[in-house]
Amino acid sequence: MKVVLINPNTGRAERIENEAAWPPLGLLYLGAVLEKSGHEVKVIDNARIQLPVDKIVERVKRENPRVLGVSTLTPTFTQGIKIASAIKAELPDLKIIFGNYHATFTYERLLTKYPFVDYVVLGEGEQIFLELINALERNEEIKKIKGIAFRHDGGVVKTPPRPFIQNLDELPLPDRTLLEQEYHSEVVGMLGSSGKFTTVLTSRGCPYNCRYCACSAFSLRKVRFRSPKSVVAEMGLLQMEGYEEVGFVDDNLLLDRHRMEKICDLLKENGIKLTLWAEGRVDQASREVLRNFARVGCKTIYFGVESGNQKVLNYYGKNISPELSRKAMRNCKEAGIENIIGSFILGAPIETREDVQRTLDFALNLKGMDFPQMNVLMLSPGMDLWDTAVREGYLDEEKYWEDAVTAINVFPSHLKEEELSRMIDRFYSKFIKRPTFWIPQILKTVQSKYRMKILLANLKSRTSFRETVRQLTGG
Ligand code: B12
Ligand code: SF4
Repeated sequence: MKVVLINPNTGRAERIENEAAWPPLGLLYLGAVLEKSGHEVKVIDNARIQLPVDKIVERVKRENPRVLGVSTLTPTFTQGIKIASAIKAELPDLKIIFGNYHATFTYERLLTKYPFVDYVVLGEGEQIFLELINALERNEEIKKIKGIAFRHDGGVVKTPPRPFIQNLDELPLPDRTLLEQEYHSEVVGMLGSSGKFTTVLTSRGCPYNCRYCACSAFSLRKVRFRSPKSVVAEMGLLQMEGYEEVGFVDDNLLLDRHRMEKICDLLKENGIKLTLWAEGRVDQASREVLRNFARVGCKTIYFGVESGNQKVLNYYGKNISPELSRKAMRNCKEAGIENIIGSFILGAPIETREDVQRTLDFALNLKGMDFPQMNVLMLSPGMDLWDTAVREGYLDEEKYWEDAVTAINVFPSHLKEEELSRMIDRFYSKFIKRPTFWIPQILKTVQSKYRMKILLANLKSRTSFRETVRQLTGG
């Protein structure tokens, strides 16, 4: 059966590179699983190619599939709905299936409000989607399939949950040939080096429960690991296919230190030389792991520092301290990782102006960190803080379920959004102008081939610094 999979854009007119320049890995996994069972798959990554809705409709009509799968994160949901509605109007017999985080957490309202959406796949998609496509092709009963939701008898029915895939090594590798264009990494609004880029997933799930993150509700805090052998085999193939950069997109990459060390050893043994990008928790950033990681090509690490205030870290349920962040930065620097990025979340309802300032000052003085990314706390379905806001009567879910909302506009808070934005703008301006920022950065860049490549890539694509800062501050 022919299936078209769409990754919608956010619908905000932005530079392509800043939109979502990373490949939609989930769709490539789904594609590989369907193809293995004989189905025909096309992927339209509209976050990358940015077609207007009428052009997507034309393309899908040309493909004439029996099923359309739409992947929806909270920022892409509204556009996903527009695209699906326009396509269904032209192809009324087409079955439309929604999946990914936003659809999983809002399936009931979604199916009630949008009659052109036929099914929602809840959570990890490979097995459920395959069963659903097979059942649709063979005209079999749908309600025996675990992990889906659909309309029935004037209401919405949800079938029992589907157990997670235990042995991730059994999955086929994501089919990257389904993508129509190359990707180049993009971090904090800047393009990465110009090399061909893709993402790799070595594990699924996270045992932590940070209140601003939807991963724990999606994975129910159950972690599953791929074997180091299978991860390294995939990376070997990527190298042969001409990829130069790989970003790891695990929920919690550094969780099992021994497994990471094994992956590093195998990369070395197999002579795999890719440029690596990783995200991590500061309490897992041991010097040994980072040193091994740097040796096998890790150039960029992105840490969740979140706040310089212990009380805010506690509020987020992050289970780290500012001191651990300091230590992680030191370890990274000593390990020789070239680009160390700290991600912060400002605008917790309990945060006073002074607390925010303390975090900004903490970031200014965080030794080893090359660049901070200041995010404003947003609430979206699936997060503990979203549920808290609904439970405590601050958020009318019926009204706001289709988009993310700024936390300080929802909860009683000390700060107004405009004031927070102004503080962040002032911070960046100060951060960048300090000689203690730009002198070491220039020195580091002239000494590093990798950084020079990044600089050239950005000059070539005319990355606007103002635009970068605007992206960083969510403006
Ligand atoms: C890589 C990544 C990115 C990349 C690429 C995004 C992309 N195209 O996938 C970049 C850097 C661009 C990015 C940006 C953002 N991201 Co992001 N990102 C991730 C990350 C780390 C990995 C995604 C991934 O590849 N997973 C691996 C694949 C295999 O899993 P998957 O995508 O979930 O797909 C599976 C299922 O969801 C399902 N499925 C998915 N699609 C479909 C479609 C159908 C039809 C079906 C049936 C099933 C199905 O089946 C798949 C296979 O099992 C996740 C966290 C995580 N670990 O998942 C956050 C995450 C997805 N991002 C998130 C957010 C909030 C953002 C930003 C808003 C951040 C920001 N403030 O700017 C932006 C928004 C970008 C956008 N335009 O939508 C949130 C989304 C929460 C939500 N409620 O939507 C997540 C979950 C992180 C979190 N901590 O909560 N992100
Ligand atoms: S923020 Fe990171 S550590 Fe916390 S729950 Fe999400 S994935 Fe896990």
